[in-house]
Amino acid sequence: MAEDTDRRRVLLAAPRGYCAGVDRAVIAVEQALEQYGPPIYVRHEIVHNKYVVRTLEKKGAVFVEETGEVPEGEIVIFSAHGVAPEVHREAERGRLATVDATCPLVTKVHKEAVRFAKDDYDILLIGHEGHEEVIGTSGEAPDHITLVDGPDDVANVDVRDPEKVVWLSQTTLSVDETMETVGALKERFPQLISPPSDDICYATQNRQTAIKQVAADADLVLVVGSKNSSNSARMVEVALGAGARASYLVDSASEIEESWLEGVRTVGLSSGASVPEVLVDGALEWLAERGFDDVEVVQPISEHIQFSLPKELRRDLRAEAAAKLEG
Ligand code: 0CG
Ligand code: SF4
Repeated sequence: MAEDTDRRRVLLAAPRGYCAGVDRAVIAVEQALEQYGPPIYVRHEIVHNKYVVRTLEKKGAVFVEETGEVPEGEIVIFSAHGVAPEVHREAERGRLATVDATCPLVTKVHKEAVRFAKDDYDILLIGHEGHEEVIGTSGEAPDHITLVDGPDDVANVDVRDPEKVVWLSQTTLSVDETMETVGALKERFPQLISPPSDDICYATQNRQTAIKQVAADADLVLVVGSKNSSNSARMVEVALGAGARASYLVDSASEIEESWLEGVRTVGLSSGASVPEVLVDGALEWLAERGFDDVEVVQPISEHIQFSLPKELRRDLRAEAAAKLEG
């Protein structure tokens, strides 16, 4: 009988990969390209994944950082991470037809921010400075929102009235670290109130739950995802926190290093919410070629969420843009 100690296995986490918001945003770009023909401009990476962006570019999508870069009378799609109201106004001034691919769960946080600002609360937005989603949410109520970038930032926070403070968060943070930040905020502001429902989205939470379970039994945890993808990067941190000896974020199999496998018997594998499954397949193949061909799926939770496509896709946006040019 073969020695059991020779067994090399992969624990494949589920859920992993595309969430409902990413699926919707990517399909929105593909459908706009089909319906209206290229070029279709996209403000910011539609989702934070290099492979997705490159694939859409090949089909005729043109990625820009600001709407000001889009020629008048063209169509622009806003990324899944959301935009500040000022960006909608800029697009209007630039006579652009727009498709808003903001994830509905990001829009939910925007609405919370608007509502609490209207009631004159100080809003402490937990999130990563400079991240596109945080820029968009902050833009809903810049005078009321203060960014809190993790537990170490809590000491720097100032509010007008400690009795009227609420915390909100970016959707793609580490659940555990966010709770640590909230705990520290509550020590400073005991009257702090919480968002009406979880701001960290279901997909972020589920991927972290699954990778935690995998990491507990893995020597090495690989997360497929791009470096600027917040939810993907958090999965590496969560894996390390849950007991993985090592964990790395890779865009694709080509970034996995042979040396990481030294002394490794069990590899955990997962992918961020913006990652197409074909990249995970590539990683599985790479591992199988090195003897890791025994794959066990670890799925502590199942997911069935879907969002309908942006309603603007039902309109004739080329005609709308042309009318704007004339008007
Ligand atoms: O995780 P973040 O917010 O950086 O975005 P990504 O595009 O990777 O995935 C979800 C969305 C939107
Ligand atoms: Fe929406 Fe969450 Fe996916 Fe972001 S990670 S697009 S908030 S479902």
